[in-house]
Amino acid sequence: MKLHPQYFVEQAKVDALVARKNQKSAFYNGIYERYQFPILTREFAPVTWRYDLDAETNPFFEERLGINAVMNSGAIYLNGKFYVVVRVEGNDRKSFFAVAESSTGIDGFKFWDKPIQLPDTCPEETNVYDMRLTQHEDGYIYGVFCSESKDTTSSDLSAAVAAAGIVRTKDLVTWEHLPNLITLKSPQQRNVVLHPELVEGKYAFYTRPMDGFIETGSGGGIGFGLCSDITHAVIDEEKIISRRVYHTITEAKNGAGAVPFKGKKCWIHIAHGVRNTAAGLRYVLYAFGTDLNDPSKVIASPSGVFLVPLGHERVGDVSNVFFTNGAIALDNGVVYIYYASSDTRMHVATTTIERSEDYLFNTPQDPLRSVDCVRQRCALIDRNTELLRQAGVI
Ligand code: BGC
Ligand code: BMA
Repeated sequence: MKLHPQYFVEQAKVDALVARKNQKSAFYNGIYERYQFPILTREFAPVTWRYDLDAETNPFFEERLGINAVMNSGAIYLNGKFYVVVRVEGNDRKSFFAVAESSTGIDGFKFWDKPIQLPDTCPEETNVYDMRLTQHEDGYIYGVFCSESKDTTSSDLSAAVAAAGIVRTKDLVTWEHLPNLITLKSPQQRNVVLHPELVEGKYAFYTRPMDGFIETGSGGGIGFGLCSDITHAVIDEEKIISRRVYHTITEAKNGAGAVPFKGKKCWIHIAHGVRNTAAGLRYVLYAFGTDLNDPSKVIASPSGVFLVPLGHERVGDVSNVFFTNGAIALDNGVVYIYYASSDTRMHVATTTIERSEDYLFNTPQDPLRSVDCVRQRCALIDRNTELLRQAGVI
């Protein structure tokens, strides 16, 4: 065994990325701040994950197990640190989970030495991705993720079945694997999120009923269902709380995103909406608020998109995609929204509970027709013109 000198060159690149300070970008909309750099890219993956460091077995220092992308991460604040459980995709297309931690939440994210190795309890499972981390009032941290298996009943090689896998931990180190969620009325599930509090004494899940692997079919939107035993989670009834709507950003599908966090007026949800285009599916983020006493009841529903891919964020492995499955709201009211662009890299946006609620309750609703939308906009312009006149600006 002999350490290859190129190790030091490659490790210095990773160290420089981890040490890089992130700044707010020039982007402004008053609702949140965006940042200059992604918080994680595949280049942040430790050198030990990718190379055989031994000059005898790897004289050319070739990458042996490359990392293709880092994306869709669950997020949690624990003991004064920000943690993300990242979906890491290898060059072999399989995803796995890995913890990265930071003390600022906007930069300095460093992967732990090894990815998470979940107990292997599901032999048919081929791929896992998109873990939502819920700090539950029962004392556990739950990870709910998509567990994907081949659909052996179909002759189509790509046919797959998506289910919600459930794991739990107290420290992100030791994980217990519980049976997958069963939804009696929906054959497939992706984008399942566990609500942080019990509702009517039960575990409450946001679901996304779908008939097929890609097509939601009769699945009308983001569902909500209760189950009494998390160790054998079964949901009988799913009530649709955020519907797909014709000619909106949720027309093709939508799904819960980050675990909802508690504001002063509502539970704050950041979800994704998908529409079909000539260039393929476009995934964007939207937000809604639900009743503090009944998180299945939508009480704030601002119009349109909340966060969309811009510029270089639009390009990646699956272009034109923004996806979130984690946000952190600190006790001081500062909110960190973690999102991935184009299934390639991870970013953060920051806001506050107060600004999020202002957005939720004061952004007009979508009137759903062009004529009404232009009326809505002209009313805004008229009020502004009057104000500018009174102020002597025009
Ligand atoms: C991919 C996911 C994707 C899903 C639906 C899975 O095989 O890993 O990233 O969301 O298919 O397209
Ligand atoms: C899916 C999600 C994500 C992904 C998105 C776009 O349906 O579950 O994993 O970011 O498609 O590819």
